[in-house]
Amino acid sequence: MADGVAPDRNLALELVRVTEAAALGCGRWIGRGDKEAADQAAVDGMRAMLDSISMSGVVVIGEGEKDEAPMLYNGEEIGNGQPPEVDVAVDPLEGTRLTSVGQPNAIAVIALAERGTMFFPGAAVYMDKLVGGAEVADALDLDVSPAENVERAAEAKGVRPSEIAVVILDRERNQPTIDGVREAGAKVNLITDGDVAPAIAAARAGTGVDLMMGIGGTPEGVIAAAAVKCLGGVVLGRLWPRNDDERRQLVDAGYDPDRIVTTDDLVGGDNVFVAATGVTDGALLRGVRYTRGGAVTDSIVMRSRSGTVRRVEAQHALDKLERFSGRQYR
Ligand code: VTB
Repeated sequence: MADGVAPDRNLALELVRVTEAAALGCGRWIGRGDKEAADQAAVDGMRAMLDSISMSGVVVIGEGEKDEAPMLYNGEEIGNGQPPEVDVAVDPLEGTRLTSVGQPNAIAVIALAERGTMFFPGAAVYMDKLVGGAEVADALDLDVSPAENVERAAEAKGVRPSEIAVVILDRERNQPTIDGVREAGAKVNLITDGDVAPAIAAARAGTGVDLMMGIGGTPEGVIAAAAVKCLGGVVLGRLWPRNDDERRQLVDAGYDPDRIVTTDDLVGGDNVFVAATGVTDGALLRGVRYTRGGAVTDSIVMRSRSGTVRRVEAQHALDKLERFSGRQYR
């Protein structure tokens, strides 16, 4: 091969089993009004499959601090301890509430990058985010107004501002962004939760999502950045401390809350793997569907180095899985 690199293992193909297991775990909690149970089932499903992956992973983005999260906590070592050494970001169920009330866009997702290359969010709970695909990547800027970004995106895509669809988390703090986008004449799709799937959808052609904007979770921004590294596009962010205390904590820990962070700041590696499986239907993926004795999952699998993006539809024979794994899937 041109640069002498022989075809090697594509970890994303193994990781899809991990996100499928998470989605199948929480699938039976869709619409049942219990988000904790849904999350736990996703974590259990993911955890069971992770040990089968040949890697030496450290969780950089996980379920939280060790004391609150019994599994997949930040700093936890996962995988079977073999090379490669990687940073891992997991969200076994991104959209716990969405799942519990049967709303769209809940996904199970995992991302891997070379050790030491993922941004650790620390005390930065929130980040102001701007995400778009390859066509608009060079046109976007977090220092110009939301309306200006819509206009730039429209121009780069060769469409009218009214043809641009922007997904924004429906929060008080995002009202100025919502107003600005509407001012530019674009469509605002408000979501109640779960900005990872729409962020990935924004970077992917043909999803109906052009941009994702607004203040949401920082960990979710890192996961979106991993996917954008694979798909092309851009994630721009600025940490958004909620108060002076949080700002001070960030500054003391060496973060600069005023600086714009780019895709590469969020995920610096160039061999990034991402897998995501739909839990409920959304712009990016279809949710888990049940059939007689089984279930069908829809996943997306990607790798930054090669730029390969795969869509994986899997039929799971739940009756068989239950028999040999002893796990309950229905
Ligand atoms: C954000 C968003 C996530 O939760 O973190 C949100 O990025 C929490 O926002 O995708 P609030 O604290 O304002 O509720 C999600 O929507 C789901 O985890």
